[in-house]
Amino acid sequence: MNQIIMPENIFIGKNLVGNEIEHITRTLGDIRSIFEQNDRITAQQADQTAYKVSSYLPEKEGTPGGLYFGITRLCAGLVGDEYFMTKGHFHANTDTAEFYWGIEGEGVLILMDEQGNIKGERMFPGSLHYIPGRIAHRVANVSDSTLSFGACWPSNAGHNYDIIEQNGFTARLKKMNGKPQLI
Ligand code: S6P
Ligand code: ZN
Repeated sequence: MNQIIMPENIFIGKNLVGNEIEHITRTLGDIRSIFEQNDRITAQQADQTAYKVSSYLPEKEGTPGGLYFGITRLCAGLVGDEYFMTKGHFHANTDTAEFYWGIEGEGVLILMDEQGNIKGERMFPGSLHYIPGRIAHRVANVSDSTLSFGACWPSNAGHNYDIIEQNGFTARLKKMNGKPQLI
């Protein structure tokens, strides 16, 4: 008999909920090394949440043709003059692309190619961002409240964090005279 069933996982409002949703939390201590003035992160602040990611990963990692879906909630704040931001990464399978879209709050998507050329795209509720392969991506929260954004990427993309951990991005998003600037 043909049945109509409820989906197991739901994207409701700003939250991704369901039995198959994976949740990770990154504290300021976890991502300390990405900030220029990381000596400003006190022992107490190190336990503070920087961002949380909820992901629906319905295929085995590495499956060609599959898709993953995630919601990132990035807290507001500064480390020195640098906005709270995600670690940032290239994809391990270098040619794979990704979509990001803004859900709440204001941010900047920082994109860097393999030659180190940088550009920033304003992120806001409804903004849509295509991230081609071979482009590193990181998001900074430039508002006073939580920035939420969605992501959809191939299940065979993988993540390469090493290049960014070793070399960083070639520019940092800093609050200068009250405004975000890539420096
Ligand atoms: C995965 C996608 C996002 C990020 C998340 C956290 O390809 O780009 O779900 O994982 O925004 O960023 P990061 O750089 O710490 O993975
Ligand atoms: Zn990605």
